[in-house]
Amino acid sequence: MPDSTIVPNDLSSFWMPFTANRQFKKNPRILASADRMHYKTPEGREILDGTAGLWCVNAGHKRPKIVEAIQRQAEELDFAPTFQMGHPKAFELANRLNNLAPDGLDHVMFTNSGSESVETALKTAIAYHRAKGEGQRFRLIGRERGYHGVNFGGISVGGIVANRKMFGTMLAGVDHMRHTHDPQRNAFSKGQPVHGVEFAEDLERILALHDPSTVAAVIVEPVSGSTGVLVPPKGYLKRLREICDKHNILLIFDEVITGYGRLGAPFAAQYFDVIPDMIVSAKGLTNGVLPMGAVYVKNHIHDAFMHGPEHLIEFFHGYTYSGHPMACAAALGTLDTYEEEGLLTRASELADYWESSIHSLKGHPHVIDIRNIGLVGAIELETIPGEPTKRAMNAMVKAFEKGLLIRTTGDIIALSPPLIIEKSEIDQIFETVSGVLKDLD
Ligand code: PXG
Repeated sequence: MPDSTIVPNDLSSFWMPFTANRQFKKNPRILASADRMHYKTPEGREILDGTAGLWCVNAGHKRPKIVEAIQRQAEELDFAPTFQMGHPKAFELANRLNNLAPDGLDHVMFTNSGSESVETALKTAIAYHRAKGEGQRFRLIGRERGYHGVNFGGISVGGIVANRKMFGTMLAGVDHMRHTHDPQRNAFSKGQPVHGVEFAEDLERILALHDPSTVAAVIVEPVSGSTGVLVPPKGYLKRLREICDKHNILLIFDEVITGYGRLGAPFAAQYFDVIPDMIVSAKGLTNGVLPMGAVYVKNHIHDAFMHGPEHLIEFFHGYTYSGHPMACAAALGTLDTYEEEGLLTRASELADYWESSIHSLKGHPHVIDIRNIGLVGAIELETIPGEPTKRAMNAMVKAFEKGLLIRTTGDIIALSPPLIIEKSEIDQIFETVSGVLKDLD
């Protein structure tokens, strides 16, 4: 057995993703093992997981049902193609997921990540209109500050400048609505901000510019995650749905973060009672244990492809590992765990406690906004003049030293713990963050 307490002595080969590589490699933070709410460093120091890994370990770490499912699957069937072949677990999983998703989104395509799920949904939207004889609908509308993964379609509809600016022209035919962040009116909102339903009208402005008949789909995160937890103003998502309906445009929810219980319902679509035409998901689908994504599709979209001679492939899209048996087993073990422990609604039980705990940090040094919904929260810090991101990065490093894992984006601290968290651990998160904030330059 490899000894997980040994720290590798050469860190240079791995060009790490979304990481300040040179800084990290001078002072690495290594996570060697994990159990339920905690990571352990190679020295055996416990780190409370305030971020569910990268927003994905919703049931906590090392859960027996998932571990057993993967072990069994490796013995039984390691790989089988899903192109012109099938294996039982992929169909079983699709049926189980169908019960979880809102009514009418009864078809699922499998991918291996959130980014692939996004590409799958965008391609499906454009192809759907073409299959219906409306090939002129090719435009895609995203939103400023949106995050939809890192592939070309995703960064094209995405609105995070740093993720876009190095990568040339990206997809043509894309436009962006304005974001919904309005700290002047909404700072320190608890849950959904009351101001800003009118930001949805920006979609009408863009549609008027391009003509609605050229637009295939609108994609948004119901709650923006990576950009720093932007909670939709009351009524905003409903209004987007109405505008899309009016113009026969598909609405895609990117629920890579909000899916699988983060807000207190299986999906944000149910939480907000706004049902999109497609739901993009990944992360919590397998509890982060193996890479997998799923795209839920409304029946009329699926059915639009089911024409022509039956021996012909209906949709020329898919990945070698779509519905990989190991990932399916992990997802089934994950769903069992979620169901047995009521985790997909547990965030709603903890949401009030979470909200009052995070807002108790109002008035702490540097704090200019606090936002929350379900079991997600963000604390926005004032930027050090001329040194964006530095203050939050320092907070992350200090929190890690004090035994807590947090995420930062820009100068925003984002928190999204596993849904098995106890109130005492919520207290520990905010006591630690409070100490960190008081200790920051
Ligand atoms: N859509 C959304 C809404 C996401 O949050 C993706 C797509 C892409 O998923 P993959 O599996 O391709 O990474 C994401 C991923 C962070 C952070 O700390 C967020 C993500 C990934 C890594 C870090 O904010 N979100």
